[in-house]
Amino acid sequence: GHILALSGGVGGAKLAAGLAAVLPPEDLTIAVNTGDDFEHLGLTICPDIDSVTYALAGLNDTVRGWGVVDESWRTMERLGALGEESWFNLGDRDMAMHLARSWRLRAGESLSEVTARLTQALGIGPRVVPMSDAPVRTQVETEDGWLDFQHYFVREQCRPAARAIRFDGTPGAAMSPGLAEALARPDLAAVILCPSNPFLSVDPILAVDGVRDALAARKVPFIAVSPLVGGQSLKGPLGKLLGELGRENSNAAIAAHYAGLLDHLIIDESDAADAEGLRAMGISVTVAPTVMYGAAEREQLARVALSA
Ligand code: FO1
Ligand code: CA
Repeated sequence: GHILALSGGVGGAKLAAGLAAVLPPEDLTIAVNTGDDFEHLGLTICPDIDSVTYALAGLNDTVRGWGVVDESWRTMERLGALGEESWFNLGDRDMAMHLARSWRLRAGESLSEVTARLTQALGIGPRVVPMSDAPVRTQVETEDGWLDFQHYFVREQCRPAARAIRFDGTPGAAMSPGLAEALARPDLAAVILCPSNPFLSVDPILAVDGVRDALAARKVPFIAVSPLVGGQSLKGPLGKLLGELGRENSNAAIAAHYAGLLDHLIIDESDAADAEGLRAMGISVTVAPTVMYGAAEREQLARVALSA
């Protein structure tokens, strides 16, 4: 049957790459969060689509966590020298993606069409689709007002205290054709939620018109890989943001957050003690190593998720 994977950026992209390595390409659709997208220097930047694309193409920089391997930054140097904004780092190699995407969008292609074009050009087999072709923008309310996610996260380094989070454009953003088609497939075998942040990377996908209802209506297993390891998910400032918003980072909180959707949660061995409480909530649990250092761990975790 067909597998639908829902993914955010870095962590999610690793499992998406693992799934792509172990499944025939026609059996996998990866629907990606676009809430982190923004317009910058006249370009449309889609960080999570690019993280998934680069991971599947084997081009991702595993040390930095985002962008292209073997990168250089000469364009940014020149932009800075011209007095233009240089807080958001667009590498010389990565720049080609932003140019190609922005130009094709401006020529009238949808984000789905552009994403299909660019992933196929890189030899990626599975379908990589945005959650929606309509712009959805994650925004964070601070004392300075509502900030676009990248302005808050990268430019302001999450310094202002956060009061609220919203997904501008929802309701009213339709599912992309590829996501709608995957959710409607008679041969859909499972939905796999990649280990992405529930509040920042998955909630925007669930906020797209009809996604939550379609997921709840399908009688297929909904399997999530927890983004927590040792009860911790988030490096640096994301933990601060979620703390200020009162969002708890525990496997029980994740399961409660996905109540009505989640059938099975894969948790890290370091959190094995959480299994009993999760099972008491009616969630089936697999305990497995979930840290993906390289291709071997990605593929192993993909197999664990598929056997769940
Ligand atoms: N993250 C940063 O912390 N600083 C950057 O300058 C930066 C640039 C960047 C450029 C392209 C891209 O696809 C991602 C980029 N990211 C950068 C990562 C991005 O902010 C995050 O991956 C997500 O949006 C949050 O998960
Ligand atoms: Ca279900």
